[in-house]
Amino acid sequence: MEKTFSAVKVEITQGDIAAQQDMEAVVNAANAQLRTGGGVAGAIHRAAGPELEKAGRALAPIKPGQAVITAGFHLPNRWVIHCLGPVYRQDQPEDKLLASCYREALRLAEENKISSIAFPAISTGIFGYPLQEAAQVIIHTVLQEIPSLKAVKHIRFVLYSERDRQVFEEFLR
Ligand code: AR6
Repeated sequence: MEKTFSAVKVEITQGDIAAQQDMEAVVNAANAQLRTGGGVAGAIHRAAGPELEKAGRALAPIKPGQAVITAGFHLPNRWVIHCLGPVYRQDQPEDKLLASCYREALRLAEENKISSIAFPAISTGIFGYPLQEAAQVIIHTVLQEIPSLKAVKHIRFVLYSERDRQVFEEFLR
């Protein structure tokens, strides 16, 4: 599914965040230490190679809601923006912290003149944020930011399952 708001294309797809060949930046659902992990972080670090952890070392630790940027190394993407999402029912206020991840990632994209960026559903895996609740916060936040974007022209949400993709599509609709 694809929609355009203020000349920014917003796309919802199903797939692997580490296989987004045509995007300038991908977002990592990181841990505070910017090390490899399971889920998104595992896929991104495997594809980027060990240089990514090395680059992260200088920037870690990060706090929930914060984002930092590194090169993409062996990924097909020039940049990786690493966001630490909130752990559901632990890092409070979780909705504000989740929104902050997406806002901060877009801010870094703008600063670096990035025109296309792909996001996973941060916090909805190991960190336990229910997908429906997260989708509402994420779509709302990104649509709110769109009018102030200058560099970013294409935002893609990459969901891992068919069901998750449908939930995101319902909210975007
Ligand atoms: N591509 C796209 N989405 C994926 C992929 C993939 N390759 N793999 C999983 N997902 P998670 P979190 C979905 O756990 O909840 C890490 O190990 C998954 O189904 O990756 O923010 C870090 O080291 C879920 O919907 O991130 C942290 O310690 C969503 O991506 C911690 O886990 C996010 O799942 C971060 O947990």
